[in-house]
This record gives sequence, C-alpha cells and structure tokens, in this order.
Amino acid sequence: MKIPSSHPRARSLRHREKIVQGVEQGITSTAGLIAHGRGETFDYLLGEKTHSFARKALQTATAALLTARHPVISINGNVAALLGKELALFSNRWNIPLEVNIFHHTKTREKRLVSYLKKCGAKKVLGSGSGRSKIIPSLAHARRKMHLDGIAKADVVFVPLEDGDRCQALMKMGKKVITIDLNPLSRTARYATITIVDELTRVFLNLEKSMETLHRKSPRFLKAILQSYNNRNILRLAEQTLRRRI
Ligand code: PTJ
Repeated sequence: MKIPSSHPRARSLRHREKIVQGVEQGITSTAGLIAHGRGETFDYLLGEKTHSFARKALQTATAALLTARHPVISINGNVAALLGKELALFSNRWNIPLEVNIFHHTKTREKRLVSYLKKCGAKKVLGSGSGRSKIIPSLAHARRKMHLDGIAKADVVFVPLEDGDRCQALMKMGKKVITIDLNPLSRTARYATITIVDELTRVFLNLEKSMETLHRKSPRFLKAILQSYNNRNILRLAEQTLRRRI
C-alpha cells in the first residue's frame, strides 16, 4: 500500500504496513499485530514523542552497551519487521551480534528471521542451529534456549519488546537487561535493569547518535552514568506523564 507523506499519520501507517508485511513474509507472528497495536496505543497516549525519562534511559543503555564485555541484541519478529536494515547496520558498526529468539516459536520462522537479517546485511546473526544449546533455568517456553556465543555468554542483553518472564530469568542469571517498552507498567519494564519507555524506531535513531557521542568518553565517565541511574524513578516519571496526559 502506498502511503502519501502528506497523510497526518503517515509514519504510523508505514509502521503498520511493515508489521503486516512481516506477517506476510513469515517473519512476524500474527500475535505481533496485537503487540504492535498495544504499543501504538501507549505511544498515542504519551504524545508520540521522546520524553526526558526516555532520553535518560537511552543514555544509560548506551553506557551499558559500550562498557559491556559481551553485549548481544535479542531479536523477535516485530523488531525485525520494523528495523531489519537499521539493526544490521547497528550490529556491524558496533560489533554487537544479533540473536534471533522468539516467543511464538517455529523452526521455519526462526530460520526465516536469521536469513532475513543476513539479507539486510548483518554479519553476525545467531539463533538457529546447534549453538542454541544452553537453557535458561526456570523458563518453560521456547525462549529458554540461548546461543552459546550470544545470550548465554552475554553480560548485557538488549531485548527490545520483551516478554516479562524471560527478562526476570535473565536478571536472575546476573545479566544486565536493557529493554524498550512503551508500557511502563509491564512486567518487562519493571524487571529490566534499564527500560526505555519510547517507540522502538525512535529509540534506534537516537541510540545511533548516542553511541557516536559516548564512545569517545572514558570508561570512568560511562560507569558514572550507570551508577547514577535509577530505573524505578524513570518508570515513575513515565507513569506520571501517562496519567497526566490521560
Ligand atoms: O516474534 P515473537 O514470537 O517473539 O513475538 C514478539 C511479540 C512482540 C509478539 C511478543 O514478544 C509479545 O507478545 O510481546 P507482548 O507481551 O505483547 O509485549 C510487547 C510490548 O511491547 C507491549 O508492552 C507493547 O506495549 C510494547 N510495544 C509494542 N510495539 C512497540 C512497543 N514498544 C515500543 N515500540 C514499539 N513499536
């Protein structure tokens, strides 16, 4: 579908179209349509803009990625559909592997996602094959499988659009979890080390700039950012903003 740029909701419609295409290509689950709609609702209520609480969380997430020994980005069907090419560029530029790890699991979709990300240009994509042999203790669903060179080894796991129980399980394993979730009340938002309450594609635009700026700073400077961060305060500010706007 052609969406004219003059349409007042062109950006939002384009995102919908990408998610629909993702489902048609078999990389996004049908449940991904519902998850996207939920995200849209929160974005609408938050004014479809990046707030200061999200900027603070983004800066801290940047510091966490830059100081990590083994960072990894966990990819699901919605994230790939909305940001495939951008993620590939980001992953290559910062040498952070992508790992496909999906909730509504089928082997076919997993393979399609891996090859889609490679087609987008990503050099290091994990997630299918024999390397996926480590198990997250205490998780029953398909997301419990981790790749040895990815999430299993990682000290910082970036999991945009996550489901809460894996986030909690990863935290229990001593990993730092960064997430993006427009719903500040979700379990993921509450469990994560750093929650960016903002829309996924806006976050990645800002993250690229933030990485370029902060990678020149000293480890001491970056650690100070991490130490001064309080996720509970960030979520409180997000929730207050949401309530005020409603
Ligand atoms: O590909 P799979 O099988 O791994 O499935 C992926 C989804 C996203 C369908 C799955 O993880 C899921 O069901 O997620 P939830 O539990 O619906 O959570 C998704 C969260 O992301 C919700 O809190 C939404 O508000 C939020 N969200 C959705 N779209 C966006 C978003 N947050 C930021 N930006 C978005 N574009």
